[in-house]
Amino acid sequence: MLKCSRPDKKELIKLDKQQIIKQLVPTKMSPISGTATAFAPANIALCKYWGKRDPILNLPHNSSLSISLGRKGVLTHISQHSSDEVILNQQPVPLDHPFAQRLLAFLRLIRPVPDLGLRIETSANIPIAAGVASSACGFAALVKALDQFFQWQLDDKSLSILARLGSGSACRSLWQGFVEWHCGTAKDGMDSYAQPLSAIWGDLRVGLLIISTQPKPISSSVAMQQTVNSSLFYPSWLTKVQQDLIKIKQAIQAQDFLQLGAAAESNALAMHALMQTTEPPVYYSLPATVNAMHTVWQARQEGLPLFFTQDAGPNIKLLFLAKDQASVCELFPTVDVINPFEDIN
Ligand code: 2P0
Repeated sequence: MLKCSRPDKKELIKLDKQQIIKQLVPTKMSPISGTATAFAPANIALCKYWGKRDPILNLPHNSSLSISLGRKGVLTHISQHSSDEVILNQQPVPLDHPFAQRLLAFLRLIRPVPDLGLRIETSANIPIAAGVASSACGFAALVKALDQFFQWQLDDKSLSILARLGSGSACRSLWQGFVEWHCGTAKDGMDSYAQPLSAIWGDLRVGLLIISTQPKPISSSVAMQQTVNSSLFYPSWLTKVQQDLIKIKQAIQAQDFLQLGAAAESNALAMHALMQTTEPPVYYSLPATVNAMHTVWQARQEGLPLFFTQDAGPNIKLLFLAKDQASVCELFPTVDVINPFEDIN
């Protein structure tokens, strides 16, 4: 009897992503640039992406909206090399390290010439894998640098889709300012990509409050799938996130800071509450995270327009206006204040 060999799951993942990549990346090799360098900012979601309708292609159940962090992010430099080499913040990374493995797995799918060795140098001015969107800006910078290196000249939509295949939220890290990721409905994800909003909000500030730089106990990908698969409240999250997205877009349009802060904070709290209803529960906060939240709520009661958001980690991101920076720094002396529109006129 003839035996069929079934491809294992990893092989299926490769094939599916590869089919999409084939549609986007030219198969004909152009002359390569000697080197390429690209920067991508970290992004913080004001309306969060949580849950995938397709975990292989990183297709979300809901649309999301972020603010990019100006000069905080990742700079990636690519050059040809005898064999693949991964450097992170000037240190060589062993190729069996999870950071290198994830990068090389993506490279294997996307690189047009399989045996062309590449040296990928990544410099980050944010903590890695600590819920400060390092994988998002990492994959966005990598895709931009590969586009330059192989002279693909891809359009923004294609770059956003490719970055999404590396890490979902990476599709939002290609631009500064406010960026919306349209969840899309197509099975192949060709309508699931991000676009920048034209709004500029010069006196908006984001404060990074680093509570821990330890890698998170559970990756966002695993936590998200656990949520979709086991939380009874997931349908309620999808209803809420649609409402929050509308409120946040209205607030940006009207430059209504109180509405923006309230909707963003409520969205983050709902996402973390949702995670606690999964089996097993996911809890990213540390005691210092909860203390920071109480400090924000107390300050707000006393009249300071200050809000927070939190991603898949214990760190807190404060939202406030430039006029309140001194008060915020007094409350949180270690806060790193970012002007997201600093380099945008
Ligand atoms: C976001 N997060 O919208 C949400 C909020 C964390 C909390 O996107 O599996 O690294 O690569 O698609 O993008 C973090 O998840 O996950 C994330 P993958 P990703 O920013």
